[in-house]
Amino acid sequence: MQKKVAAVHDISGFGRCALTTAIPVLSACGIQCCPVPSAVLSAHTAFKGVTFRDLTEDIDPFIRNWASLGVQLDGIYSGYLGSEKQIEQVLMLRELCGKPDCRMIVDPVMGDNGKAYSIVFNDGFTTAIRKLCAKADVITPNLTECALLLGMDADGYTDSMEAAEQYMRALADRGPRQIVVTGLTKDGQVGAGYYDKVTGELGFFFHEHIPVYYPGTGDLFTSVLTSRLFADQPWSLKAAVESAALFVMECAKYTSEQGTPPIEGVQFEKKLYRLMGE
Ligand code: PXL
Repeated sequence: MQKKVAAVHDISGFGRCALTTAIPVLSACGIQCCPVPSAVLSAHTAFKGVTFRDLTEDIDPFIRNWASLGVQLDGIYSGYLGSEKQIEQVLMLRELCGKPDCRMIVDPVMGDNGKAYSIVFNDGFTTAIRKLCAKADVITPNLTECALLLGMDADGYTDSMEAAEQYMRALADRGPRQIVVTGLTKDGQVGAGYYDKVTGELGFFFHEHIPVYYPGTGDLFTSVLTSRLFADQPWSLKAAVESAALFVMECAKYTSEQGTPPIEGVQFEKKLYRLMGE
């Protein structure tokens, strides 16, 4: 049976991220992506003067409708969430529409490069996202998000394999089975660490660094990872992480060769075929 995964993210009309990344990637990988839009923006927030319409009030009836239609989800993949209430709604979605073995992948979008996004300064947001992570099966924080989840300052992390191992073990102690930490660097390369607390598997994958900052690559990474973990023949955590990291790198390399403005994100569209049929 084809898998159904709900993707709870915003939709930003311009600049590739969130749903405009999750829908094509999951679809290319053969998964039925069922979007739950958390907000509508004209463009992602690195652009100036963007419009923002929060959809929190629509989400409860949206989920109740799915429940009455008998929607049964194999997975829930959440990303950028705008409020504590939306975090509760992700849990409600699992409660009302998740199959008994529904798995939840949470990308705790809270900050990057040592800086917290402004949402994190709202009362209760950090507590709520920690609770969501505790109930998740897989979480994919970057180093800044590891620091915030573990109660450190946003720039209080150490970028090393030893520190990443400690963060992954500490985060797994709080609930999720699998942790993937992104944004690590080593000897001029970039990469990710992964840990499965049930099997004890721990590893790192480093690859060539493309020296351009493209917004939305975290969403691209987690969308590929999610697709691999929900494939009809599910990939191992190691293989899923490597596939996601290499796909993001390939898209970043191609985009830097094309020379399009970095703020518009990576050109993944012409590379989607590379995800198919695997
Ligand atoms: O890529 C995460 C993300 C998602 N959604 C919106 C964003 C960002 C990052 O900046 O602005 C609206």
